[in-house]
Amino acid sequence: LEHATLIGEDNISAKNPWFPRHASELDNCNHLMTKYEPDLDMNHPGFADKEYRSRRKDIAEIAFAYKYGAPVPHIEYTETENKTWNAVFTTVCDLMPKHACAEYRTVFRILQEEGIFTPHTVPQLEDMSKFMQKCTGFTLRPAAGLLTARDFLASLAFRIFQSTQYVRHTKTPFHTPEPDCIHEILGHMPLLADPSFAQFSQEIGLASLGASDEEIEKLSTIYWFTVEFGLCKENGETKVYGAGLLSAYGELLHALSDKPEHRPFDPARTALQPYQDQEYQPVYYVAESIDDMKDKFRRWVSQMSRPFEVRFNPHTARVEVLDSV
Ligand code: NLE
Ligand code: FE2
Repeated sequence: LEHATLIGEDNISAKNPWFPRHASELDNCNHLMTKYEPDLDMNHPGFADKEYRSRRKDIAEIAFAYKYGAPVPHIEYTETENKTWNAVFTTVCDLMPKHACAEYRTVFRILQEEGIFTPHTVPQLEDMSKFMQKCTGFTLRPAAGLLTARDFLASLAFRIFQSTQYVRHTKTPFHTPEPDCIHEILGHMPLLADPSFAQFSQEIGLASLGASDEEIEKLSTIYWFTVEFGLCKENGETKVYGAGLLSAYGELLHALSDKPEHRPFDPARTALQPYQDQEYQPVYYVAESIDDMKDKFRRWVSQMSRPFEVRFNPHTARVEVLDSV
């Protein structure tokens, strides 16, 4: 790498897809997946609820209008939304001491002490963003819904997490297949404020820049079985660090029961594991620890085929591309 030269936009092979070079270019990375949505899916609890659908639309508009560098707009959450938050928050408070990994428990306590995590109101994304920035440099930008894996992963390279801002339907507080801000805030954000986990998240993001579709699929599968649904060992016990489990207590208990299969985390195998995102998972991957998972991931990802290297320059919020040949 010492003799590597910085290469410009034009010199990357046409085979490698475009990717953002500066955090401001994430304004172009908000392509949505149209999947499980209240407007489109009859099984969505919001399908027959006009009020919910119009609320979702209003909140989506904020994300579409958002530009890099602006604060995340404040949302006045309704009484119903705050009640949904309260129901989920209370169960997480009950289960977390016994089942969540140490890294999560530590940050959770700080968020409570700082008055950001309280039982009665949905925290504001802007407050979460400022908190995370202080801890690890991660910040938030609002997203209108589930993004394509390529766009979502690209933002992590810049230590930016694209977060939804709407609240799940009040009928389904304890499990929803689509992300909502309760999932992002309770599931993802505490760990994004942990230095080691933040580093891992950024490394997945950096690995995704300019990667082939096939590699993006592998990286997002690894993301799924670690960041979303990961388990890890801690003093001989199995704990949860996956955000999709920390924000959905039904699945958390399922994951730790003897119903699903537990397999040791091994990136080469995990990357090929098919998964679905509508029901509880039948298989979970257990890491020795978050640090061990990160080391294994690093070793695996270094074999990727990209003909260039990337590194993030935090002073300029720019990704530098280096010729590796
Ligand atoms: N099932 C999770 C929850 O209900 O909070 C959301 C998962 C998003 C991938
Ligand atoms: Fe998530």
